[in-house]
Amino acid sequence: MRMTLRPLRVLLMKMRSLFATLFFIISSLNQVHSKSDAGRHNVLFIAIDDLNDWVGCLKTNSQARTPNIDRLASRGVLFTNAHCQAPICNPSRTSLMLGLRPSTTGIYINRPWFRNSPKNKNRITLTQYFGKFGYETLATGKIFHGSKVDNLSFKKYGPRPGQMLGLDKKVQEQVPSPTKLWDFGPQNYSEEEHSDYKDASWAIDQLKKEFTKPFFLAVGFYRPHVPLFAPAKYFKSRPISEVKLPVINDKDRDDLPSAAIQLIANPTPPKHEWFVESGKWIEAIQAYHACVTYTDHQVGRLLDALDASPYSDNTIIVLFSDHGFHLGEKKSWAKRSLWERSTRVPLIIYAPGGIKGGRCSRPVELLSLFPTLNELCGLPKLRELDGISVKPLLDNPNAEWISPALTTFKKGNHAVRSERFRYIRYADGSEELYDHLKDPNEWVNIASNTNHKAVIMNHANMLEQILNKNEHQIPNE
Ligand SMILES: [Ca+2]
Repeated sequence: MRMTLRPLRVLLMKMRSLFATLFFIISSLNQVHSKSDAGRHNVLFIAIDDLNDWVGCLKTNSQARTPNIDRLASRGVLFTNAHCQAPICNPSRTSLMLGLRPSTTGIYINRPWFRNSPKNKNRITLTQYFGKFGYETLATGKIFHGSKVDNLSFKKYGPRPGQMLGLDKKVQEQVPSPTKLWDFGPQNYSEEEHSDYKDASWAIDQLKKEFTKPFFLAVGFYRPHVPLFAPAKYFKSRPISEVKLPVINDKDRDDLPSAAIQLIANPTPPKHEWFVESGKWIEAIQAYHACVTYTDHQVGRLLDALDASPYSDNTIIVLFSDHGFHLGEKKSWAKRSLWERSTRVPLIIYAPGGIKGGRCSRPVELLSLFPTLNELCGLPKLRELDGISVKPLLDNPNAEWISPALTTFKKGNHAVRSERFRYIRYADGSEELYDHLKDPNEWVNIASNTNHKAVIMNHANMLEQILNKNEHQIPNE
């Protein structure tokens, strides 16, 4: 009897051990992805449209009110000298999502959509790459330009993929612009009915779910893009009597090359003279501030939801804008220039366990987000990317950094931003140079001053080096 039972007992023990192992594997798979898993952090990626540097923590505009963006900055590293690669939506977002310069993709303006471009259609995007490594990829709102949806980049979209103008449509003003896009003013319907509120709500719902894989959640807020509509309460809390106009130098444009004036020609917004003569300039400034604070409120709702979720300890947070915005500076409106107003963007990166409240003044680029997130999440390095990871600056915001930030608008026009200077070279060879130590408003073009020959040569060399390095890119399919 004993002789027959022993093998059975051994078999039972082996089976129990096998079941225990299987149970462990299955329960691990079902576990909420809340704790560190071989460096595979989650990513909360917050894109804001047309937000210039008028956020509190950047201290550029004392009237900026962005308590939630400021709170995120105090939690991670704020890049105070960050720049877009193109000063309009499509090429900036294409560059960021592909990790490639406009000079590599050949996409310089708001068309084509890169999936319709033979040279670019098979390239891999940032979130497509994360998807290959097991990430759940989700998006709502404006991530790519327009209402473009890319099912290779995101496996799950919110109810409002892309840029949805339909909802916030109430017209308050009659603006002499070819489109009603340039309207602005307070809206009397409830905040819950505004599109960015709805996008934040959808993302908050996602954060309440249980993920068994790491996630990459992208939320694209549309404001403060025009029309500058926000709930009325954000206007009431900032009465016109408290709003200040940007300081303008009447002679500012006198020292610009003609290529600069040609490049910024933009038929869409009303002319600066209209804003001045109609008395609407201050109202437009008020509306921009109101939209920024309204968007900041949505950012705060997202951050609160993340903090209340099981993912708060293991989620990287990135917040950025796709480019800057003129509100009358240099007598310009909107973007489409190679000046600081158009290229400088807020950029905050919070990495779990990293430096809190760091401020980094090194010049950095949005296209660095692709290699930076790869490195932070432990994904293999992609050789084909144009940008470099800013992780060394997350570890030490004062680390040595020799790379400048490059912005390109239309073929052959480039701005090189170093820690101190902005050097612009247009396709016809004409130049501008600004010394930010002495001239933060970029009023005095010192390119023709012979004292600055060495500075110009140094910046021109950096430009050539970057362009030559990125010249032979191949599609990274
Ligand atoms: Ca000037």
